[in-house]
Amino acid sequence: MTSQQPPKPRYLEEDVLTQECMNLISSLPKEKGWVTTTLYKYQGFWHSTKQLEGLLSCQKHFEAQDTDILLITTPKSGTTWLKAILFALVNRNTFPLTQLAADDHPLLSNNPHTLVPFLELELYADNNIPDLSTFASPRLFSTHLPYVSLPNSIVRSSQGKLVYLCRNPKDTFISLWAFTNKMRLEEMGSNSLEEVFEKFCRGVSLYGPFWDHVLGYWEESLKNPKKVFFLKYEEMIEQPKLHLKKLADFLGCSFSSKDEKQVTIERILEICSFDNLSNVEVNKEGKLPIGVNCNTFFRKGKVGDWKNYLTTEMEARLDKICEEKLDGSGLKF
Ligand code: PAP
Repeated sequence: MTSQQPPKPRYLEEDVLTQECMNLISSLPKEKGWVTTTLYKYQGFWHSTKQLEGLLSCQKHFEAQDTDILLITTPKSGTTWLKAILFALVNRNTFPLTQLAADDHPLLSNNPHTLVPFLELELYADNNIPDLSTFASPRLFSTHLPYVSLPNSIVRSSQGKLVYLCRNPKDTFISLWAFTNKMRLEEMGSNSLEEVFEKFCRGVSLYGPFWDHVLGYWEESLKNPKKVFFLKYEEMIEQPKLHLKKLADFLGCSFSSKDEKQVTIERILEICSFDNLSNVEVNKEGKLPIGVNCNTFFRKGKVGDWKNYLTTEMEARLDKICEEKLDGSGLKF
């Protein structure tokens, strides 16, 4: 009897690469990865080879439209949540959220990552050049790319809007540690907390250094607040209505008195809540095309979970790095 191995998830196919990407990585600094064997430093940030291939392709081929909305996040800062919120918000007239109509809302049959796809990890992955003409306007895309690596087209040649989300580094780190352990194949074993903590502190994490990522967008949001909206996970948890209203204003789709009457804000927050989304069938049982189980995007959804994992020394070390890196920027976690 022959036992068939399940196919490797796409993100682990590190050797299937374009010649361009192979040439590039041969000259880049490298480190051992959290999930893949190697991370490479490109334009100041750490990437797996698959990420890098997608990055190069979307930098070259993505053509932004003035109505585009690009959600950018540091990994594990609430990407799935904000994807759902953005989708429900900008499509609230097409997919109304009144009690009855909400029953067949796309968020109840699709994972948010399907509705708001990643540029470098999905659309432009595997050297693909996607046909984006079928996307309804405003087109919603997402990325984890740092500001310096964004496609020129969205930054300079279009009026497209950038929505940035980040999260306090301690919860980001714990969420990333838990997530990457689930992305590893069983035979690879788990990464110890201590090992990856060292890496995170040195800036060696997916799309890290964390601080450079947040600072890049923080500074741009100060320079150009009409272009870049800067939001923290904790702010959204604490005052969801306030920040959802601000987001709608920023995107030029402010809530109307009809929305008020129909309690649209409350409905958006309700359908996108952790409890609701994590119990939707596709999010419990589904798998994304890149090979990740949808349920790995729903763990606890709490602020301060790091307290259950980090020692006092680790906490002090991360706080100190954060203070030093963000010093003078006006940004605090
Ligand atoms: P990604 O960057 O890889 O796409 P992302 O969605 O940012 O992942 O990470 C998931 C985190 O958001 C998880 O945090 P945790 O590990 O600390 O629990 C997940 O639980 C949380 N999350 C997912 N959906 C929601 C939601 N609807 N509301 C609040 N938090 C959520």
